[in-house]
Amino acid sequence: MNINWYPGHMKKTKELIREQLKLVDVVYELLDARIPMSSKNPDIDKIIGNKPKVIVLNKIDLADAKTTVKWVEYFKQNGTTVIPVNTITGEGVKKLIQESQNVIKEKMDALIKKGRKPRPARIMIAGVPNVGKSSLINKLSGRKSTQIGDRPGVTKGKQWIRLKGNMELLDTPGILWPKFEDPEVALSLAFTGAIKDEIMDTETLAYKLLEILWKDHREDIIERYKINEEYDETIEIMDHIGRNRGCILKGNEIDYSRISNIILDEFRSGKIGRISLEHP
Ligand SMILES: Nc1nc2c(ncn2[C@@H]2O[C@H](COP(=O)(O)OP(=O)(O)OP(=O)(O)O)[C@@H](O)[C@H]2O)c(=O)[nH]1
Ligand SMILES: [Mg+2]
Repeated sequence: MNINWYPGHMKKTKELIREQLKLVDVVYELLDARIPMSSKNPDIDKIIGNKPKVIVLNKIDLADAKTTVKWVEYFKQNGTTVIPVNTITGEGVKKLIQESQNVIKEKMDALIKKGRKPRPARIMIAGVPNVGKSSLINKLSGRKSTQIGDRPGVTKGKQWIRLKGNMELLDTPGILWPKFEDPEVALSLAFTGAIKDEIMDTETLAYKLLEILWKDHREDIIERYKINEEYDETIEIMDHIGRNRGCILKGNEIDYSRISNIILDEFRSGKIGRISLEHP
């Protein structure tokens, strides 16, 4: 991760987001559908307070569809509006806009009641690194998005992007730190590529991922890597895959570095299957 979340940095980020929050009517909390818990910032609800929020479950194309349905139910039960999306294809984005309008309707109605002109509803996107904030901003604004100039009285020249449906989007996403102190969370983030591989060596990372996949998604591994033997040890599976993919060094040694990168890449791009690592 190219962001080091020093305590000072966290404090500054928190303050920045709090400041931006004053400008918006609704917050989109973006989560990775494969790891909704690990990609959730631990302090987000405290920072947001009682500002209306929509949870956006992104990258649904990479997650298991049934598990995503369960996550949607889970968040709904807690009274939160939740919309699953794929910000690359735009699936779910229309629904997100519709739901956002429902969420902010009360506020706009109140303005009208007071005799004030209804104004565009303002949105801010918040999420941990790599969860798809920029992709969502691009999808929401489309190519012909108009940047509207600085609002008077708004600090440090923030830009608003005008959207369809009488909405405006703050062009700077709130980048939040993940709960990386928890080793399980750090692993999930690293598996999905949210934390750069530097936090641990890729061989250990691929080994741990393979261990989990062999336990919980054996069919996917068998199918992808044509494994028919019943292995007990993760290292045997790794060796099999390595040989299968021609990752061999001089002296018939397995090239663990190469095969580890292949396994991680194929998992992250969904080639091994649509896999959710976390379940409600
Ligand atoms: N498969 C898939 N990939 C996605 C989706 N949304 C985003 N991505 C990919 O995820 C990666 C990160 O997306 P960004 O939009 O840059 O994420 P971000 O939250 O802005 O990241 P930072 O600015 O680094 O915090 C990119 O490679 C995107 O192409 C999605 O719905 N499905
Ligand atoms: Mg970005």
